[in-house]
Amino acid sequence: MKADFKNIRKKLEKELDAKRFEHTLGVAYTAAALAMRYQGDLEKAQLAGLLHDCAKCISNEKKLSICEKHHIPISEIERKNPFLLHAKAGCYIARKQYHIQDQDILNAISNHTTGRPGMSLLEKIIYIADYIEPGRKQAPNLTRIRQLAFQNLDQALLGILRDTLKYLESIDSPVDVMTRQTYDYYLENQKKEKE
Ligand code: DGI
Ligand code: FE
Ligand code: FE
Repeated sequence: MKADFKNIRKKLEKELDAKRFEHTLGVAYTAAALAMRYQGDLEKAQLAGLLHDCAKCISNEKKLSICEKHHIPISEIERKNPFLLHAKAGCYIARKQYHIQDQDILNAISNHTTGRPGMSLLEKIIYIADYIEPGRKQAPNLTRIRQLAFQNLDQALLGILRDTLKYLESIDSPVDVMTRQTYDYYLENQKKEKE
């Protein structure tokens, strides 16, 4: 595989607004750095990072219609909060418009917002890179989580999930089953490791 990064970047720059495009580059570089640290595939990390938000600037109506048309299951919470669907719709667009066939990259795009129990190294890298890329400013504990990401991937993952759940609770936003299940799974994992 020799990805055509230049063309993908060019196309994404047209599809995304300026802020989202900057974020996208930040995630791609951060994912590559994490892949270096954890012996992941650099090319896949960059591809998944570049494409993870490729559906972010599509309207909610369009995201819903893409999912419905292509029989992508929509949870009750996704129907009420269609922004969540940019991950699943993005997976579809990455496959159809960016010709991505690698299942690990497609899963990393599809699961980057909620996570999922039993994520692959690449999925964890994208989930974490999305949260810690240099352009992110708002999340609490960012300094600590950025440091943790290069020390212990699963602890960083758990920290992000914990802070995300806290944040969602604070703004009274409904939690997707997958976000909750992912947190419970990695919390249980950590307990088992400590035993
Ligand atoms: O697309 P990005 O902004 O780069 O990042 P993202 O795809 O991780 O989306 C981040 C937002 O998603 C953040 O505000 C928290 C929110 N989120 C994550 N899990 C859930 C959720 N929102 C709701 N309502 N329910 C969830 O389970
Ligand atoms: Fe996203
Ligand atoms: Fe993102």
